[in-house]
Amino acid sequence: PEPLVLTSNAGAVRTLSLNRPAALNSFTTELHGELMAALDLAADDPEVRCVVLTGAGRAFCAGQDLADPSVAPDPTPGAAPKDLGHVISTWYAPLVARLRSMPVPVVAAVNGVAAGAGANIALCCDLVVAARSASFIQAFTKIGLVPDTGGTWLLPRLVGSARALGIAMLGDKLPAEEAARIGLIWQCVEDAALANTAAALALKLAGMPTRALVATRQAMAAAQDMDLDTALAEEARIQREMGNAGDYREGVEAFRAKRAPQFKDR
Ligand code: T3D
Repeated sequence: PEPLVLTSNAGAVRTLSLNRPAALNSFTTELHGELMAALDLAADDPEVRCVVLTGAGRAFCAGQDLADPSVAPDPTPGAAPKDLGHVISTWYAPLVARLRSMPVPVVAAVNGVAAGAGANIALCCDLVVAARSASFIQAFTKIGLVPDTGGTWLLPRLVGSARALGIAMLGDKLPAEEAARIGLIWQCVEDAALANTAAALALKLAGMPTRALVATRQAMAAAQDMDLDTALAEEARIQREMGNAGDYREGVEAFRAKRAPQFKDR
């Protein structure tokens, strides 16, 4: 059968494409399994220095596959409800943790609609670039759920609680351009420019000091819950680590020699 996640390589950039286009790349347990395996492979491959996540066909990802009998409510009167908590803690939470702990930067190239868990998977990537025709929908409340897949944590941090609540409670379609304007995502580009823009961004990140990029992601996330003194102490601790690494020596040497640096740490 056709893989549910397509993998391609361009230099040190690994692109993973969700590949269930007929169901708008919505998640089944099989897709979860393949995506997790592909992310693990990328994380463990020393040649990979940046990952791009995108979708095949017209959508990025429509979230949970609502036709999947293991999660869709059973219409039989008196049937026991499905344990969605189990679905979340088995699949979605580990996926968010995997993305947020990748040892390389992750770019989401949002090619079309990103709904429900699909929106939040995109938003937990480091840089999100979206095509103008793409949109973000916190579809959860429309079916009686709350934002999951990191939504309750991510949304207020990205856009503040007033906008986060509006977006999450109303569940309206947020066009990519508006998402960029309010700071939910990094950039909105013309549809025809999406692939090249994401590739260029990924190539640039792949040439940068990987360990410093990943430590930046982690330090910024951790600092959200710290007071300034604690954050300053954390910066000192992390900078001590960075200062002992080869990339720092290489960066300064290259600067002084007026040449392009060759970063190697990962
Ligand atoms: O439930 C749990 O286990 C807990 C976990 C929850 C995480 C979640 O993600 S909850 C949120 C689930 N997602 C949604 O509620 C989104 C549902 N989809 C939509 O609202 C719309 O499809 C879109 C706004 C994403 C796109 O609209 P549109 O008009 O461009 O396309 P469409 O015609 O609605 O969809 C095209 C096809 O994809 C269609 O199939 P068909 O009729 O051509 O055979 C549609 O049924 C299918 N599709 C779209 N989304 C899903 C889906 N099939 C299964 N699951 C989906 N989520």
